[in-house]
This record gives sequence, C-alpha cells and structure tokens, in this order.
Amino acid sequence: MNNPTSHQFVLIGLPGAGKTSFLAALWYMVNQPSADCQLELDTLDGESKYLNEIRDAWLQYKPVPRNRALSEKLVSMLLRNRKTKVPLAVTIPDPSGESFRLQWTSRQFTTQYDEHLREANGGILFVHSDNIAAPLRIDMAEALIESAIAHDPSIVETIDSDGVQSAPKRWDIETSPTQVQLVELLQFILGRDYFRPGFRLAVVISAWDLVDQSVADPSEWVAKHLPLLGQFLDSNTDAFEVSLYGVSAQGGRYASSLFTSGDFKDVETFVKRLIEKSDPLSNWLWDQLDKAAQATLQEGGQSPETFQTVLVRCLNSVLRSAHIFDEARFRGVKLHTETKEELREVLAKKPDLGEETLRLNRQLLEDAFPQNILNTKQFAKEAAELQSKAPERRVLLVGMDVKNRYDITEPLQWLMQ
Ligand SMILES: Nc1nc2c(ncn2[C@@H]2O[C@H](COP(=O)(O)OP(=O)(O)O)[C@@H](O)[C@H]2O)c(=O)[nH]1
Ligand SMILES: [Mg+2]
Repeated sequence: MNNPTSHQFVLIGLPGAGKTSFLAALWYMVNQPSADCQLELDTLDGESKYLNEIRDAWLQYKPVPRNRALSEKLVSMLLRNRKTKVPLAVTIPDPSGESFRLQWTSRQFTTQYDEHLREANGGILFVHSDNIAAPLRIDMAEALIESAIAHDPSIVETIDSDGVQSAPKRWDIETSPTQVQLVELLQFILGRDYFRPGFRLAVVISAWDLVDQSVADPSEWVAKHLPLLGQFLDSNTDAFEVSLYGVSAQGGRYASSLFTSGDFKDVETFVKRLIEKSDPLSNWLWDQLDKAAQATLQEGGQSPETFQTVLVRCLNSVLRSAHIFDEARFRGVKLHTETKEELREVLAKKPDLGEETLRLNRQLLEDAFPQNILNTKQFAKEAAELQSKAPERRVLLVGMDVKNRYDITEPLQWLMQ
C-alpha cells in the first residue's frame, strides 16, 4: 500500500455551529459503499468509538452529543479516493465550541488547538444559518444613543415576555454579534507566528435546509447576514484562500422536544395537579416554577391560554436546565419501553445538559402526565419527510466549487487540492 498523504484540518466554530453533525454525516458517507461521494474509508485507523457514536445519533435522527469540556475529540480517518484508490490520512479534531467562545470572551486559546493549528493544512469555519446573533444597526439604536447622551438608563426600558418593564440589560460580551466573534477567531489564527498566508479556509454555512429558498448561494447569504465576515475575507485574500459552502448535513429539522401551547390537554387539571403537589414529580415541578408563574397559575379566573403560555415558558426552561429523572420522583410512573431505553443510554453516558437530556426530559414528562401532555411535536412533518429519505440522500451541498451536491467530502477535497 502507498503511504497515505497526511492532511490535518481544524474545525472552527462557536457552540452549535454544526461541526459535530458534519463529522457524523461524513463518517456515515465514507463508510457507505453505495454513497455518492468521492472519498471512502480505506482502513479503520485507531479509535472510532466517538465517530460511531455521533454517526449512530445522526442515523437515528437524534441530536449529536454536545462537547462542553474544553478538550477536543480527536478524529482521524484513513480515506482513499474511490476512483484512484490513492490513500489519504485525514485528521480533523472535533473541538468543543466552548473553547472558541472563550477565545472571544476571555481571550484564551487552548494549547491543544494551537498545536493542531500549527500542523493544519487548512480549516473549516462553521456558521449555523439559523443561530446567529445579529448586530444592532446604528439606525435601530436611536433609543440607546439617546440614553447614553442623557446618562439616564431609565430612558430605555425593556418589556420582557410577561409584559413586565425592566431596567436595560448591561452589555454582555457573550451576546456580541456572531460576525464580530468569527472575525476575531480568524484574526487569532492570522496572528500566530507560524501562520502561512494562503491558508485554505472552507466556510460552511450549516443547516442550509433552513435558509430561505430565495437565497441563491452561500456568498449571497454571507453578504446579507454576516457582511463584516464577508468584507474581512474579501480584504484578506492573501491570507485566506476561501471557498463557501451551504451544507445540510442533518438533512432537515428534527422534531422539536420543546413545548408549544398546543401540546397540553385538559390544562386546568394539569395545573391543579401541580398546585396540589399531588405526587412527588408534581411537587418537584411546582418548585421549579418561578414566583410569578406560581402566582399566575394560582390566581382564579385565568383562561386556559394563559395557563398554556406560562407552562410553555416554564416547562421549556425545566426541559433545558434540569435532569428531570430521579428514582424517587418517578416511583409510580409507568415509563414506555422507548423512554426506558433512552433513559438507560443517557444514564450510562451522563451527558451534560443539552439536546439529548432535553429530549429525554420531554419523554419523561409525557409518560408521567399522559392525560395532560401530548406527544405532538413541532416540525414533526418535516422530520417524517426527512426519515423517509434514503440516508445517502440526506446530505446536500451548494457552492461555487461544488461538483456533486450529495458529496459531503467536497469541502475536504477542495482543501486537499
Ligand atoms: N436543520 C438542520 N439543523 C442542523 C443541521 N446540522 C446541525 N443542525 C442542528 O444544529 C445544532 C448544532 O449542531 P452541532 O453539530 O451539535 O454543532 P456543534 O456544536 O458546532 O458541534 C443541533 O441542534 C443540530 O441538530 C442541518 O443540516 N440542518
Ligand atoms: Mg459539537
């Protein structure tokens, strides 16, 4: 066998940018003899437990696990060109988005990332099409400017979702516009003493399936949503050689586990159960509600719509921020086989709070309150459509350099040119 040419790439992107989903779909495709992609697995090389785990989640239409620790998962694949059979060793560490967040918020750079960057032949920068913090335009900020001039913060009062007036929020570095943070991540790279101009950078706009159909290509999307990033790349063409991709790696939206108002039935009885703390779980749930919500639910004469609004807000917060399962709390609750399986998996993995725990939490509540919580899910129709597709046809790519829109390895091929 020829010695494979080695390629090392860095994945760059804030938390939730679509990095792990991309790797999951990539691992599926290169392992699939019938997949329409130019690179395939040559031989299994070393540790593939993590890759198999994220691929299985992808195949089962479950969110891929979140990596919140600062360390990255090392991903290495021995691939080869399907036609020429020329082998390639590809290393793409899956970093925790957290480490990129810290680069911006506290100007920390992990040594591990620095080492990978030093060795890298290129990088893939990820941006989630539907998860960006937009900048506030100056003409939209008139009230803020007035308040700054007047030195009177009370001028800008905000109204929160419950209609309560509150003091203006202090500026928080974490809420800075996505494009500002991304440009900073690239400037970090640019500033390293080992940086070599002409660094190849594939920019992936992930979840392309969520992009408005009228947007023709990723460069138009960047110009519209991340103009600062677009201008930065345009004016640093010596430093970064760029190719833009719109990628749908997941293939579409999964059904959402978050509550919407239509997910409750017989809402008055449900609220009564919570107020009366009629079982250990209701008791615990009641204690998770904030004071304002408890007061609204206890007040007489409220409409079912008001109950629904409060429940959606509070229970979604519980779904996101707690491990609902507890032996004592669920004694007496009959769990469905599927929930039990999911629970076993989650307990074994002990994941951080995230999409996986949120999904399980919702299933647990559905099983505990079958009379009051429906198993209807937002985006269920889209999810069903996605599930009816052959997995080989789930991935879609667009972009100037894309030759085969089903081939998720296109950005890698371009980086290797
Ligand atoms: N609709 C859609 N959602 C996606 C796609 N890729 C990722 N997502 C969602 O985007 C979120 C973040 O993805 P993830 O791969 O975990 O991002 P990471 O934090 O950068 O590794 C998850 O909720 C995914 O389900 C896609 O192609 N389409
Ligand atoms: Mg990830």
